Amino acid sequence: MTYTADYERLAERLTQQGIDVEAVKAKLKKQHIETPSWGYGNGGTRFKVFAWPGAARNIHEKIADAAYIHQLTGIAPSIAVHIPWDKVDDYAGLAQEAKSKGISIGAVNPNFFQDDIYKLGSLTNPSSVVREEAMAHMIECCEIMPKVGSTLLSLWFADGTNYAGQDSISARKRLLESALVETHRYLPANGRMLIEYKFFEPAFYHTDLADWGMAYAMALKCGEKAQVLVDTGHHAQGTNIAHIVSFLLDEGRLGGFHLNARRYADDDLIVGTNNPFELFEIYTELVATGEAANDVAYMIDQSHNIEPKLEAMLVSVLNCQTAYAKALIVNYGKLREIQQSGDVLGAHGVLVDAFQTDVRPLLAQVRMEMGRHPDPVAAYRADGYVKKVAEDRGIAVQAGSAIQ
Ligand code: PSV
Ligand code: MN
Repeated sequence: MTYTADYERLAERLTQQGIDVEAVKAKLKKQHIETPSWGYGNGGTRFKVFAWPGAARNIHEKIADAAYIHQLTGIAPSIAVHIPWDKVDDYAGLAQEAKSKGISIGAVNPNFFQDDIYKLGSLTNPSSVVREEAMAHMIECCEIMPKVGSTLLSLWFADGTNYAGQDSISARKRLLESALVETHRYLPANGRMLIEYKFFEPAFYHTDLADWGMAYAMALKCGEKAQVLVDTGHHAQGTNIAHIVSFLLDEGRLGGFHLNARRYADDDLIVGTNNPFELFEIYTELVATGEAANDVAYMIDQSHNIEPKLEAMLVSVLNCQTAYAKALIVNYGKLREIQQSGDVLGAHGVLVDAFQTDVRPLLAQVRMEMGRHPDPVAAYRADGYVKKVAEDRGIAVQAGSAIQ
């Protein structure tokens, strides 16, 4: 590919459309996509976990893999951890280890869904003994945050019921509310808690935090450091996620994303694969509503079943980069004028034109300016990292959640 000539042609066209190409490149260079530690180990569906040769077996190997993805892309400089899957004795040492490899530790995710005691829930369990245990785990994670240098506590609860009448929905709501308000008090001074919602699974009658409105209501009750986390796979068919994003951003309560793609349920496929226009819509709201005013955390949350782990993660990061680039080349001033003139399809056409623009030369240019290979997938396929980890690590059978 003749990257430079193609880039120059594209830059000229964009400039004619009133786009500041240098400003777009500067934003792309600052993009930050966090990858999840659990995406580097063996994971899959509830039916089968296919072992992948070279899959990371522990947090140290997960950090090495995340650092490799960052080395290829230049825009994935942090890794989210899940406790206790990534539990270690020396958290400061872990942060140091990540730093020595060029990345940092991002969101700390407590795990309230794997222990036997959580069968009927964690913070909303009918038993006060279980609730106290869950709260102790929450506090443990708040204490881990400053040790690993993290400012984010990322919360998701599997809590809910399977049958009408199983438990009191309103009693559970009040339990959750008081536990989250208490959590807020344990956050480090610079910390934030991100409240994730999901309308089903593993609970199938009701889930205690089923949608963004419930998460938002909880965040308001907790205080300034509580925000909502939007997992793109956690909505009913047809939900307009871009609308939710725009609303939360405008309220200053959009804390972050768990990015993935879905077709049917919480499919946890590679973000931007079967839903590229939806991902673009989300990014246009972020850019238009002023993501700069909000400290939004962009995190991948996927479960790769048949795909090679590292290539899947790499493609995920690159798909976010592509969607962001397309959203950045929209002339929002011009769009606003067309919107106000009432030209429905003219306004829509502005977005479609950006979406249909081939931004690959722009991204190749940005990568070269960042000292990266212009085609990270080609670089990945050509180098020996995957072969080496397969030889060094072998095929590991690893415990961990099949459902993400
Ligand atoms: C739940 O489906 C979820 O999306 C939550 O974010 C968890 O922390 C993650 O998956 C991993 O199980
Ligand atoms: Mn998630």
